[in-house]
Amino acid sequence: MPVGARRMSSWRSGLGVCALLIAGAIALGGTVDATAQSDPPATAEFVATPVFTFQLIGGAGSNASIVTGGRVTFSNEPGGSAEAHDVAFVQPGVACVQTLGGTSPDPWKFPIPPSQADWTGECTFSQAGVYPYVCTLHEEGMKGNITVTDSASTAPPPGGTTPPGGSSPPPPAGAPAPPPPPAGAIAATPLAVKVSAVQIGTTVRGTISGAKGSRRATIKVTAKRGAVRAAGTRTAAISVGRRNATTTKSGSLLFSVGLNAKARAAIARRGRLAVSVRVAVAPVTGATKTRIFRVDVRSGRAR
Ligand SMILES: [Cu+2]
Repeated sequence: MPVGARRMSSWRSGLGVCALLIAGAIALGGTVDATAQSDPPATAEFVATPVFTFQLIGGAGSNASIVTGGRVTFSNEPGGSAEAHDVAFVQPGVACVQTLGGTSPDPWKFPIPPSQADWTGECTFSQAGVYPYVCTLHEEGMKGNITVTDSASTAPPPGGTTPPGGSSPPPPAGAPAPPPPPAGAIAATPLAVKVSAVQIGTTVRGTISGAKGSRRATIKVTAKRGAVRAAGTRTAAISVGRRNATTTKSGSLLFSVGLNAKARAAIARRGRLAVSVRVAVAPVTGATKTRIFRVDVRSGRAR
């Protein structure tokens, strides 16, 4: 490699690292000053799930903390849901705009009426406080709190109106427990397969743990034919990725399945793709254990 090219390539990689650091700092608090107190993020995003919850993307559970003036996005299941859903806030101070699937006349509720179609809305919060939200049809499980906290780097908030700290409040009574982190408790009970419901990029990842002794695992990823524009097939679901792997002696496996070109194109086109992930683990003796997960694969574009 000529000297000039080498110099250019090292300069370029240095620039890339720098851009990454700045992007990370902006995502975390909107400041590159490492000594500043950390604020909650300016944005959060939720997606409705087939198990009647709202899932925080890139986090756990149905609660989020954001900085005052921040924005929270809510979306229905990509491709639509089996039952209709909506999002409604129960107190003032929220300004929501439905951005997909119609428009809502209310600044605190969308869509009207609740809908099974693809829908999205964005809500901004101009005052600190705790803002509960629900799906009006599934209040038992589809609910959470948005905790809005003034930025530490701006003027101190007026006394008494700011909730303590920047952490999420505990889920309301009766709310389902937040899903476990993707890579957690290894060697817990018999066989555990974990696949996050929302994943960013063009691969689907997950973990298998607790399967004593090395075992063969097969991971198959499928999508609805229409979602990936696959012509010439009569089956409703078509394969978009597949992997065979073997768990380690301790029984764990961190797997990653790259999606095929059709699936990647669909993600690039629509920003997301709903897939089904079937994980089969063949035991030493006895029947193969199979788990099926629905995953919303999203492009990293908006993040
Ligand atoms: Cu609902």
